[in-house]
Amino acid sequence: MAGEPQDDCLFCKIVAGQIPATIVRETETTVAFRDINPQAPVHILVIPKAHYENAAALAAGAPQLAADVLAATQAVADEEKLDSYRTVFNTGGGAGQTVWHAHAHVLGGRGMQWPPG
Ligand code: DGP
Repeated sequence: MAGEPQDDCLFCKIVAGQIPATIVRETETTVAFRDINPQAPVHILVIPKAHYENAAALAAGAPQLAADVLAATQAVADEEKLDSYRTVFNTGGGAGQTVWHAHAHVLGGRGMQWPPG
């Protein structure tokens, strides 16, 4: 069920403390931790603690929680002192989503190209 922890979800396990992660920020509803495979000098994932499979499901099912995630991306960027940064939600396999728990990538610390690959 949407919002409920999933036994087979990697990021639910990070939320539950069952898998280690370098957590940089936590609120009542969100967790932010460093990406295991960073694509920029700063690469942090911001997730809702509740399980939604991607950003679309999160926005549809829990709009306030989606706003919490977005606010957390900005707080993380401030804490990392990023003047410019990119926030990415990969939604669906064709867009590169590999973990099926909604997450925002916060990427910064280097110049970025547009369009993305
Ligand atoms: P995406 O491809 O948008 O679904 O992004 C998933 C990201 O999750 C990817 O950049 C790598 C990261 N990741 C995968 N497994 C782990 C893990 O066990 N720990 C951490 N910190 N990050 C992970």
